[in-house]
Amino acid sequence: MAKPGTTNAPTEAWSGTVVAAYGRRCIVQTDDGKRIPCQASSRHMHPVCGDRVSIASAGTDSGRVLSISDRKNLFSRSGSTRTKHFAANISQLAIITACEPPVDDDLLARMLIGATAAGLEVVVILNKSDLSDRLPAARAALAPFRDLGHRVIEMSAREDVSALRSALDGHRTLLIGQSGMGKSTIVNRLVPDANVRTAEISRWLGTGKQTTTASHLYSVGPGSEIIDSPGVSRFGLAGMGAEAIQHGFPEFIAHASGCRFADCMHLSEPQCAVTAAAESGLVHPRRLALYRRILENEVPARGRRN
Ligand SMILES: Nc1nc2c(ncn2[C@@H]2O[C@H](COP(=O)(O)OP(=O)(O)OP(=O)(O)O)[C@@H](O)[C@H]2O)c(=O)[nH]1
Ligand SMILES: [Mg+2]
Ligand SMILES: [Zn+2]
Repeated sequence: MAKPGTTNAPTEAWSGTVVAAYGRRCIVQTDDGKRIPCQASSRHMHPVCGDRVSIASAGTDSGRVLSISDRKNLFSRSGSTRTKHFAANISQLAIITACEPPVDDDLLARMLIGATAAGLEVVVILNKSDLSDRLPAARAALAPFRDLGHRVIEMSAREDVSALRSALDGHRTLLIGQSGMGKSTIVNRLVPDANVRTAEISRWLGTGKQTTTASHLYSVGPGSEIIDSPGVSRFGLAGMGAEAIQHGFPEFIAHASGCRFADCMHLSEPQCAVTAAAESGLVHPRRLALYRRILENEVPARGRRN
């Protein structure tokens, strides 16, 4: 990066996109294609992968983030004490599950609630379809999600990623899922130099190399980008609110109008039509149990009324 010859702000600023971030450090890809290691210019500035930023030179081959543009969205998970940001300004979420380790439907439901609340398109990937003896069990675990209308793509990243490639067209897609599902393997198949770039970026960010420790953004074609992210074992929805959680269970809606109370939360209220539907098998009992567990864990009792 050329050193600016003047301190006049407009002439020394470049625009770019954060392609990886960790703490206050990040890598910015400038609009003319250079990747520059940068540092946030203040303690309160936290660049996130996918952010549009303006940067200035901070010496040879490094920069300083001057400002972050307003985000269209910020996809995060929130525990009771900490929020972890995955990426900003995304349009689609690809939730990566696999035949092995087995599908975790609690985690999957939580990610889908997060995606709905953020207004994102969603595609569910069932990876490692080459493990054919595990395939029937994985399909069965995903069946309730297919029944809700979610698109499920079965593939083996070891064999062929073309089924996913077309789903990425025109989107900035964030890949999320548990550790070991094959997110980075998928990225490496789609982006031939991803491994080299990840190693380079990890050196600057000071993150480990074995598993993914920070989100990384890559271009996979014109107008099509993917973001690899660190594996998650929990997906907290703290601060989400009861209504957003209910949106994750659209199959309850048809029954809810039959509940005795108009503001029934389908927990332990009398004459709850959703409870009755679960008892008669019209709603999957596992889904009602999951809904109750999420609501009770994430929404304080006083916030449960709609
Ligand atoms: N059999 C089989 N193994 C796969 C496939 N895709 C990935 N793997 C293996 O699964 C393991 C984990 O793959 P990664 O790509 O590192 O998983 P990840 O989701 O990026 O994991 P984290 O970075 O920890 O979140 C590796 O040993 C891969 O070789 C597949 O389609 N079939
Ligand atoms: Mg990975
Ligand atoms: Zn009810």
